[in-house]
Amino acid sequence: MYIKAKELYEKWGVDTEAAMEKCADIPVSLHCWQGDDVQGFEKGSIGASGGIQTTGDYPWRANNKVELMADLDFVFRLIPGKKRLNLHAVYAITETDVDRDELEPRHFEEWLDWALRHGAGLDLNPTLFSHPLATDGMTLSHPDATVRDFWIRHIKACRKIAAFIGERQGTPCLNNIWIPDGLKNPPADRLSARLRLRDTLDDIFSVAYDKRCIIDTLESKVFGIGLENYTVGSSEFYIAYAATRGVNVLLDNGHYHPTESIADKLPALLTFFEKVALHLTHHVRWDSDHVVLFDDEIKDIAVEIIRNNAEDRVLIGLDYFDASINRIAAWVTGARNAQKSLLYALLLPHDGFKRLQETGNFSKLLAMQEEAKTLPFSAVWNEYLVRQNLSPDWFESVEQYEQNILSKRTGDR
Ligand code: RNT
Ligand code: ZN
Repeated sequence: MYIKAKELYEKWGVDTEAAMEKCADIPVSLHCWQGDDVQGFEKGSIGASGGIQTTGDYPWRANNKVELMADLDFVFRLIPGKKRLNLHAVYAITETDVDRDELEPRHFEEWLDWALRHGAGLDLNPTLFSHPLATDGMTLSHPDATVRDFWIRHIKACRKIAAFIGERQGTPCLNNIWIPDGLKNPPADRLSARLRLRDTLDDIFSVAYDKRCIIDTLESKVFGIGLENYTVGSSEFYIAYAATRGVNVLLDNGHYHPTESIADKLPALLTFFEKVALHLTHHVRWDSDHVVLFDDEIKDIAVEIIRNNAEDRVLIGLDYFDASINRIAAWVTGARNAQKSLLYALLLPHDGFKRLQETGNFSKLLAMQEEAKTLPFSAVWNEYLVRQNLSPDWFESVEQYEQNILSKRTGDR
């Protein structure tokens, strides 16, 4: 099937060998928080808060670092291509209780060793939720300076950690800031909190690091649960901030209106920003953080990355937390779909399509775009898996892992 598919793609001017090679080289950063419902390792963790929620009560989540690392070992073995691991600050490995503003690079050394063993880079997210100082929906833009200062110290600590990680691993560590700040009911003032946020960010970024070690991003959102009327860190706010301050934005495709695709935002931002980061998710009616599917939205995003030769400029990460199904299966399904969409995009004849557009041949362009949708993609995907020593039949091994490992878990933290 592959040989036939290869010949057919050749007629379209597409080199399947080159596509598979390139696909294997585009890093996808796997989010560690799918494994434990965004709980992290802090004692007495209350899980996701701040407008985000994990739904479902499938048993046997990872309860500690040993279990999470074991699950990740297993997950990494089932996913093709180049991988990174995306951590949250609450996955710091500490001997005693360490509050978030006191985190240090050494608390991530075990993760660095883990990543090194897997030939993977690490990325980081400061955690500005699930904490006594984040219970009223405000953190970096809080009216109370003592609250703001705590979170400023936390993010400064994270940037120091990220820069340390980046230096050690030899690739920049993404440090992505997302804050829940917002209001449930109609605000009396939409400006003051934004002015405060601008100033706290200026304070945070007043510390300079080598850009070869750390990439700073800001993640906007349209609304969180319980914070429906106002989000301080909106898209306009962060794009304007990033453009005027020399930092970058991260687009989470669940953070826009349900019919708004982020695919078109990529070329718009790439016109002005050297880097753009992504959180890929599947949103159902709201920012529901479902498992990434191989659907039109994800394919469109991949197409914009590939046809603009932006695979070094767009930093791809995953962000979802489904606790209603086996968490390993959720991880693998979503990560494979991200890879699938990249391979799919790599197998389209972009040069030919662009020529048709430039010469105004819109009838042929539309016809060919539609024909290309039914090219034998699956034959190339399967061949790609074989070359990565994988196969489409991975689910049985997850069932075995569930039986032998997960179902033995007692839930002790
Ligand atoms: C929340 C943001 C954020 C989180 C993670 C856990 O809406 O998407 O990225 O999901 O940091
Ligand atoms: Zn996100």
